[in-house]
Amino acid sequence: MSLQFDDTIVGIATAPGECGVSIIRISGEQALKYADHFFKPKFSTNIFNLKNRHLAYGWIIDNGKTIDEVLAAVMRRPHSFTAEDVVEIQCHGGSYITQTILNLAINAGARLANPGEFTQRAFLNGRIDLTQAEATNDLIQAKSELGLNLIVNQLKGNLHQKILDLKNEVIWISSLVNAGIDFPEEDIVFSNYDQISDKIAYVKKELESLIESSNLGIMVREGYKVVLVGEPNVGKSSILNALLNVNRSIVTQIPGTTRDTIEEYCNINGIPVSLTDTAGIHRTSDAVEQEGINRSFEAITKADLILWVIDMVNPSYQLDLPDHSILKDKPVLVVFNKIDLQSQFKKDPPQDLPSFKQITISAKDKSQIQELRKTIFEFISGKTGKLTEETAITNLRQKIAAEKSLEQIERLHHSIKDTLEEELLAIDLTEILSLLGDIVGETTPDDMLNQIFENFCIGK
Ligand SMILES: Nc1nc2c(ncn2[C@@H]2O[C@H](COP(=O)(O)OP(=O)(O)OP(=O)(O)O)[C@@H](O)[C@H]2O)c(=O)[nH]1
Ligand SMILES: [Mg+2]
Repeated sequence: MSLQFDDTIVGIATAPGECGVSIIRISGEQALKYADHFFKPKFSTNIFNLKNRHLAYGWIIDNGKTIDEVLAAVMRRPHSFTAEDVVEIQCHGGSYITQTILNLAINAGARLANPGEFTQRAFLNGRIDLTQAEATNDLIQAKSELGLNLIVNQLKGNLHQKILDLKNEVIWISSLVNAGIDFPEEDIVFSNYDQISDKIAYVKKELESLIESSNLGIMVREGYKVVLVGEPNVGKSSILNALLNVNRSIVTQIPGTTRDTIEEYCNINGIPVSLTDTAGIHRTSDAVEQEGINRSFEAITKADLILWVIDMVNPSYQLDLPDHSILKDKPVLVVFNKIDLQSQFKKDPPQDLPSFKQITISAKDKSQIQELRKTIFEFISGKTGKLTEETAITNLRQKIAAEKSLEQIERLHHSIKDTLEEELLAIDLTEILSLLGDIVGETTPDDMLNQIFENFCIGK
């Protein structure tokens, strides 16, 4: 395997701040040489004699002075994360020690790594494909068990394998079409028409189901956004707290208690659900409160589901929104709250509300909160379909690349019915191979790759 980089990089792989252990990672041709400047193993003459992928106990020496007692591992190319020579040093946590060791590596000749540069090297050195590189970052941010399992499947290369299989099918079709170009008198393409057509239909079906899987894959990665809205004092913050089972949002009997949006995650059947509490919507001359209400409007525009909370004691069925079409464009669940105060109810809900699904609860005594979770989940599964840990597309980039491949396959499907001109089919097939390659990063342009890796942490 030919490696692509001639410089050696260093980065802190662990989070900053005081902690038990920090890890400094050095990767590149000179990794061992640079680490040899400041790491002295206790049971070996030097770092070059250390066994591959074994932890070695030793000392960090700065200008003849011992500054830390550490464990170091040497991972020689190509059997390391980046496929380059790697040294990882586990030192005592804390920013001073970690920063000092980082500076020792830089003084020895290493360059400070950019965000995601270790993973970028693993990708460019051919150890992983782009979907696996993306999975390494997603794994860190996984918010639920289902999300984790989907991402681990991707990290193991399941999506990569699926795309390779589809590419092989397309290569098989290409070989028949190219044979038709080479031996025009044989009519190879025409005699294999049914087989070619079946293969194209198969690739099309597989791509369609991958694209369908993106609804679930993207949702488990990014979460489902539920926004609580309503007039002041209807119990929005109380409902947020009841769903979270923690007193996260301040609740008082004073209308206008919540001034800013508050976002927290909860887990509903494996889906990370982001719950946003908002300021009560009404007309006000208070500039601060108005700013909070503007943020409520903004939160509504980003919602996957709006929980419109109505106080059953004092029901109001009008929300003072700047644009009422919002409630037509998004799924809305009307939550009648304070059912525990039934004896004080003044009037029944109007007849025109039933176009929205409704639920009646009490945030105070938590009755029907489980039912509320279940109803939220019904909205989610309406969007994601079946919850499964099978191979899924987990981000928008992969989805767009798969959609472009599907478009091209559909075009091919049509054109093969109309014409069997081998040259034209061969051009379409080459384009499909390139588009499939884009899903796994084979043909992704450099600026797009840079954008992807910029979102990673430093040291990853
Ligand atoms: N009896 C009863 N009281 C409730 C219930 N839910 C909320 N409350 C009370 O209603 C008042 C307002 O509750 P909040 O949760 O702060 O209401 P809010 O909609 O967040 O209000 P703002 O932040 O002002 O917009 C508090 O006194 C709560 O204790 C309920 O189910 N039953
Ligand atoms: Mg509130």
